[in-house]
Amino acid sequence: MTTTSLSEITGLFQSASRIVLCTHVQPDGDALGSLLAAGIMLKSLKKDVTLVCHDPVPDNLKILPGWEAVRLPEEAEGQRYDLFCVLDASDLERIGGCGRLFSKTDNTLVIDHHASNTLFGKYNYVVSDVAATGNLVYRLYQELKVPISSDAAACLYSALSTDTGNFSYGQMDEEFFMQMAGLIKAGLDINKYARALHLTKEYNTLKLKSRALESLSLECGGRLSYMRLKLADFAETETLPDQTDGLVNLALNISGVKMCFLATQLDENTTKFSLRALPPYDVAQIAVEFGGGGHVLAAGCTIKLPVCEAVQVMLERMRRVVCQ
Ligand SMILES: [Mn+2]
Repeated sequence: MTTTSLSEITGLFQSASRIVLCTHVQPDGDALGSLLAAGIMLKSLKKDVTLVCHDPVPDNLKILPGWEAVRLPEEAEGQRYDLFCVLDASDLERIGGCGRLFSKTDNTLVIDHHASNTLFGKYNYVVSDVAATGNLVYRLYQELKVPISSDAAACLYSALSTDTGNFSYGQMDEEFFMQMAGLIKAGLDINKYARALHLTKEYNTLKLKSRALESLSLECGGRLSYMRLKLADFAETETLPDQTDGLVNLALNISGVKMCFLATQLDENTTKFSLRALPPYDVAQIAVEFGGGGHVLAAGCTIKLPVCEAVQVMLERMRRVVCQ
């Protein structure tokens, strides 16, 4: 993978004065944490920084310092910028409506950790063996010799803890924990942020979780599991289909389960699937067969069938792999 070196990246930041920072649609803790931490860093270097995202900041991340400064793309247009930097997005589509501003800027830089990154920037700092984009932002702080403030530490903690499932998976090597130690040293209130980001849930999303668990079923002697959520489940718990984040893992994290899915009814004839597997299995291949995509162990697709029929189709497909 050809990417720009860390010293060239810091050179780009140093020579620009008006900089746009952008992250992916429906931002998560790594996306927003990296965005805000990079913003704090550049402001301390006296840069004129604009933060943009296609979607508004979700309520659960409004605890992160400085989130109010994030603009929608249309609010940042009509001005010229020296550098457009994208964080945590693997391709141009992932930044949604921010793409217009991206294509109007000559100098573009992509900072990301997805192996599938298309290197769509003029410059790219893409490193796939780190857990989070936040780990790369931390390296920028070090290279630029910018001290990490307690606000920046909270944002970087959000990045590092989110993309490892609160320190449960991913590339948690020595550098990762050296960086975590650096965040604590910088004054991170880890108990406060861990509670807000990883323990506290909205009441209605917890009710939706209980609906998902009610539907939980095991197949193939416990090697395959699945859950489904119908329109009524969303209506009765006053939730939306975009609040199913992470629910599929409830089905995966059962002793003996090798592969699972969550089927979500979007309308009478459309069912969305989140697929998960444990090594050596591969759900990316299954998702692609149904017109979707994703990673080997986590993928998704949509099937144009009523939910009950769609569930049968997916069960049949997965049984062929895990019920041998
Ligand atoms: Mn990430």
